[in-house]
Amino acid sequence: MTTDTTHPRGTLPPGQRRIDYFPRFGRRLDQPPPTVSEHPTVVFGGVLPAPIEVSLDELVGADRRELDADFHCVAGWSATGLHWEGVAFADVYQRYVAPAVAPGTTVTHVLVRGLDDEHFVAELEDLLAGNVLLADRLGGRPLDGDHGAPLRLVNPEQYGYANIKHVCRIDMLAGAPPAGSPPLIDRMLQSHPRARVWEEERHGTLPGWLIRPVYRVIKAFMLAGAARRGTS
Ligand SMILES: Nc1nc2c(c(=O)[nH]1)N[C@H]1C(S)=C(S)[C@@H](COP(=O)(O)O)O[C@H]1N2
Ligand SMILES: [Mo]
Repeated sequence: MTTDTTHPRGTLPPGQRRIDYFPRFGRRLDQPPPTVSEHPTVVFGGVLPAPIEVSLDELVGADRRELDADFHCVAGWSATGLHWEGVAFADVYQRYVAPAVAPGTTVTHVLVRGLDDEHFVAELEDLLAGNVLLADRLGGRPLDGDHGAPLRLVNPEQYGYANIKHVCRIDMLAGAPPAGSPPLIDRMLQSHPRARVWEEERHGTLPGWLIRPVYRVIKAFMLAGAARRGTS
């Protein structure tokens, strides 16, 4: 089954501009992609009575899905027409998590973490939508290090920063995490808790359109850096 959330040219979410390639992007571009073990696993934890560790082979072995989707980075670029393969987050949730949640516990949020420690807390509801994948293939090939090997979250409805790469751990939360006191740069570029692209939820407190120019500068700077490093 293929779900299609690509949009004809000209109908990108507000404030986005199309680019004709898919760069390696993110906050750790100065570092190489993390090393992946020979037998990767994903651990489901948080409020579960005990953590559950599942091998990647098992996790992606059944109920495979395909998804054609555009990818929208909060910095303002969109890569269009990407073809992903993997498993639906909702199916994984039903298979491993739902049966393990203790009676009386309600999971409201999900913390998805990558091998590089980058993470995002999503509302459970946003991840249970049918077009949210845990993807292990892109463009007919296994995911490479640039784009999130061995497994990444793909949610076309949310900005790139919610699409965690190199997924190794998924923690269930019974409430929104407490707001910390992040470093200044993180406060300036504060993520939005829902990060929905069509609502332009670019920023935690400022309207999306207002923060666009800031991100435009960051985009130019980072894409130039990525080109210099020779990633594509
Ligand atoms: N593990 C991890 N996931 C991540 C990031 C990261 O640095 N580490 N960067 C995020 C951001 S800001 C974007 S735009 C996309 C970029 O994905 P790409 O490198 O496949 O283009 O990954 C997101 N997921
Ligand atoms: Mo991003």
